[in-house]
Amino acid sequence: TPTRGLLYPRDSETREVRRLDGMWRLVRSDPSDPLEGIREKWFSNNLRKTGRQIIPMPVPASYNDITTDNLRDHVGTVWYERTFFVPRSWKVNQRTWLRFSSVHYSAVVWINGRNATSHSIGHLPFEADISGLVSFGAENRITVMCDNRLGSRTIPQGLVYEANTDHGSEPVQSYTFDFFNYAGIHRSVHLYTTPLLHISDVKVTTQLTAEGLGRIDYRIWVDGSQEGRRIQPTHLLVQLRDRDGQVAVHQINKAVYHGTLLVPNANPWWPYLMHPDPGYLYDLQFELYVASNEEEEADALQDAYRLPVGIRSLSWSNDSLLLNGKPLYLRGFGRHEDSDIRGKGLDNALLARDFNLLKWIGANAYRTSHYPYSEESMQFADKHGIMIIDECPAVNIDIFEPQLLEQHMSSLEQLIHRDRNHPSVVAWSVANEPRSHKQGALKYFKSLVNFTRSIADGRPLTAAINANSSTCHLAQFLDIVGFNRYNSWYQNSGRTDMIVNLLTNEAQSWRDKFGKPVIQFEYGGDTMEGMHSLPAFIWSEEYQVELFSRHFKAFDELREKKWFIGEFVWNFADFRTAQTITRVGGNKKGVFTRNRQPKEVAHLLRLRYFALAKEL
Ligand code: BDP
Repeated sequence: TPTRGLLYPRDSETREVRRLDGMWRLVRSDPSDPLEGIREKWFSNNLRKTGRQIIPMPVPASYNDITTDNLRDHVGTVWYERTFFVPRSWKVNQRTWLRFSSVHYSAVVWINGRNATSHSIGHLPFEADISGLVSFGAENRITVMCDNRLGSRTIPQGLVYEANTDHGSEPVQSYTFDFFNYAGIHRSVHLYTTPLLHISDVKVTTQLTAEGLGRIDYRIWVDGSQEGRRIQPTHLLVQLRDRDGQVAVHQINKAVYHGTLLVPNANPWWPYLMHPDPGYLYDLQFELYVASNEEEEADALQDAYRLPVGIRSLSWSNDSLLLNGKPLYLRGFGRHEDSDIRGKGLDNALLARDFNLLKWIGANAYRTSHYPYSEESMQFADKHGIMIIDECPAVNIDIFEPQLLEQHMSSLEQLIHRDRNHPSVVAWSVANEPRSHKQGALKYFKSLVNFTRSIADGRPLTAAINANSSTCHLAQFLDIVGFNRYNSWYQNSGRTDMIVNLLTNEAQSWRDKFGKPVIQFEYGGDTMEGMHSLPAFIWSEEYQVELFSRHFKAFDELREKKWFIGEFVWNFADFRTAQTITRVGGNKKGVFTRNRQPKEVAHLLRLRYFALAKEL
């Protein structure tokens, strides 16, 4: 399990951050020989030397929808490459780090032909110290091999099989999850420096008392090897600044590695529409010092790192999930990182638009279905007071075996490690629709949940389950039982008059069996924008409106029981899937279209979400 690379790179007076985003070159390898580039050492030279077609490829972006040929459906490896300069000044007294926020699914990285690092499991960051591999004050080459193949031991699982095609036998990737397996360098690539003695990790937990006293417990990790010897910091200066830059609390900590700050009259972090000033963030500043021996000499600042911090308490019981002591009712969405052309590539314009839509519609939460979302989106959620159910990439887990369990645990460890400091995160979701009724699921989930609980950092555990309450082997281990159900879509299509009964009964059955808070993580129906029918007919905008209205009726009945704690629509926006006969250009269950315009149902949902916000 990686212990580095999960702290977001931020610049400061002691650190410099650059991005290697922009146009890279891409070469694809032969699908039937995905490791040819390793054998032929493609990393040791400019990719032009391979004689293959060079495709200009933007980073960050999925590579699939950029070209006009079959790169979209490529199975196997592609190679990315670019050059970059490292300033001369970076050579002295510091280290140079290379960090990928996400390469899907796995990656091997070379700098100037020498192996720098590798990683698998998409959507999660990784980094390497490349100080010994780069030429300072000169041009350097970075080469990345990216493999998109999913098998029985990847998270998520897939299956690659050989099929006869017009070009002979070729591998085909199949998977059961319902979103396109976009691949490539999906998020930013950072090149950054740290001093030799530096803060390598930070962990923060917060609490708010009823009297308005904030408490911040922090822990830092320090990396201090310096040409063989270890330098020890002598003290840490910790300063908490409010939004206006005023120091609210400060502390000189000679114990260095951990401590507690007490903040009188703290400005709490509140979710959107729960307070007039949601998403209040402080700036927590750490400065690491080595005291000087000379009387007149100032102590030497070694490293400075700043972290946005929201002060709030999170707790839960068998009936509710509470923030700052107030029971929450979550009004939200399942979502996807998905858009035209860029696929799963990070796009700040899209990110800002999506948050504007979330606020316009009055939502206060979403689930990162079905994988960790970008760190930039997590930071945005903190700022806007949108609560996150943070999900690991285990979607549709089907075959339960030990190597898979190891990967699954690793994905949760990396996710929690990356996201534990975000006030917006209110629960960890350990899986989406695993085949939890199957043989082997009980043992598997018992170990998985035990492990996750030991690292859960003050958040409850949940999952999005589609088995039923009498057969599911996972729900018994969770703190919040989440279920996905498509009443009047996959079941009883066309019969919206059956929703209220079925749904209220099902929620009650989960409650009766497990005695935990219950939430619906998915409901909805595919809807073709602009298609109308009176009376309602499936796929029409009227049908989506009717289906939602009947769900609202059921939710209102359920809300009378305080253990029903939230409703999540599937999905926020239309998104791309694999090619199947049930999908017209992709999944169309969005409340918004893929280019983020409202369908008719969005207006209805907006009335409901604002009314709910007022009531609570
Ligand atoms: C659920 C899945 C989700 C799908 C949705 C659907 O959790 O990924 O997109 O169904 O079929 O089973 O629309």
